[in-house]
Amino acid sequence: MISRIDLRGDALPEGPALRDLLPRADFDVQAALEKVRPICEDVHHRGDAALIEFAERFDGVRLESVRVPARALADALAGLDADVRAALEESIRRARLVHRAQRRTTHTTQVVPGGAVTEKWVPVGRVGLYAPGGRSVYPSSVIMNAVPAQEAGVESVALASPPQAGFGGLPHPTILAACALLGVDEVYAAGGATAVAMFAYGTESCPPADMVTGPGNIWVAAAKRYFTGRIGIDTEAGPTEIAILADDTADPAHVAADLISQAEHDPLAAAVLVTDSTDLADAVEKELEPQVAATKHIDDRIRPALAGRQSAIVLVDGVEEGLKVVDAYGAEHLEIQTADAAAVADRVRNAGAIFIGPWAPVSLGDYAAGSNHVLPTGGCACHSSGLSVQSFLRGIHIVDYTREALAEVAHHVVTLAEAEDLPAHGAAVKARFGWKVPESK
Ligand code: HSO
Ligand code: ZN
Repeated sequence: MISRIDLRGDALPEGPALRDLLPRADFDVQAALEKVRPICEDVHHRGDAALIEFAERFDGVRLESVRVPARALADALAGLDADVRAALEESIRRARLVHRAQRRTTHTTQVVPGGAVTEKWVPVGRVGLYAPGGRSVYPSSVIMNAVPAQEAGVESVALASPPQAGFGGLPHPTILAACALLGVDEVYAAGGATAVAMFAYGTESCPPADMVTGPGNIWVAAAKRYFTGRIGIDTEAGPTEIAILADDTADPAHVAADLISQAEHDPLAAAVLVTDSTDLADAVEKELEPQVAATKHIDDRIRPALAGRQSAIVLVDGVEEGLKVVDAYGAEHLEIQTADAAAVADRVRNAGAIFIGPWAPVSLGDYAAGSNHVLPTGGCACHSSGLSVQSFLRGIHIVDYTREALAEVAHHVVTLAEAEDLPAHGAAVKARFGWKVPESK
């Protein structure tokens, strides 16, 4: 059900050469870009009318309005199962704890007497969150997007999710209920690229947003790429990935369960086990069969995900080599199930989130650890972080210098301006001192 890649024996190659040996799905956002362009431009030119037409074409619903009425949010919350409500509330509470601690404070550096630079953190003004509604209806992702935006102090938080034919053309009721619990009351029935375009350009019913975040399929990723530069985006979330670095101390039943847990998301989801123990590899493989057979989304998602070229058991000579492999891979989620797991985890450089030891499965992080589950995929963990309060803040430098402090450094500014053949830059300083460079002290 899952292939093996044997990297034992020879020394491991470095950098990209090692990454090329590791499994990964094809997720060609660039190819999808051409297809979403006309859709986005149609929303640009025809606004709500285009959104209504696309909802009919893609979602099979005739919308009366794109904006979801407040009543629908209240009804969804009233109809929410009590246990689901309690779980969502606990998830929100924990996420708020963690994200509140990420708030930044304004900091002033006194560079010289009379010369100070302050870094002020200002939230983005308006954010559009996207919650998918097809194969994946994840109220947990509404939490993971809304909480950091709210804790960052974003004043205007709106959400879009595809209209559902089965629910009278409204987004899925658990999505609406999650919005109500979070206090997000501006919600739109719009899906995929059309939702991203609605936020990027604005329409009659939806004011434009400065930033769009949230998971989605390849069309959402392509639309985010289309608007990069015009609006802020989080990351282009690709299919979910789990990598597990494990040795013979790991419990094969847990390892198999965790691999399956993320394979459950998507036929393109990646499940990668990196181990130095052939006994563990054999035992995990043995565990996979009955565990897969006993679960739900077997043939449409889990089997193709585990059998796909993006998943594998990678055999290495030791935990040391395993660390090199997981760093080269840069997983969205990385579990460390080895002896001394915390010490091993401490040495990992590239991962979206790390889960230490036997009691921290990825599903805990998906729902209720307090950590964020919107994380970089496709190796982007090598340069990007998951969603956080920081994602919704801008650090603005405020420069405050006195005459004396400027005079003290003026000659350096003029020298560098001349070195860069930009004499007008130097002149802007000289003009303040009777067109002369002040004497340096
Ligand atoms: N594992 C997914 C998030 C998720 N899991 C939502 C369950 N619901 C990507 O981090
Ligand atoms: Zn998940």
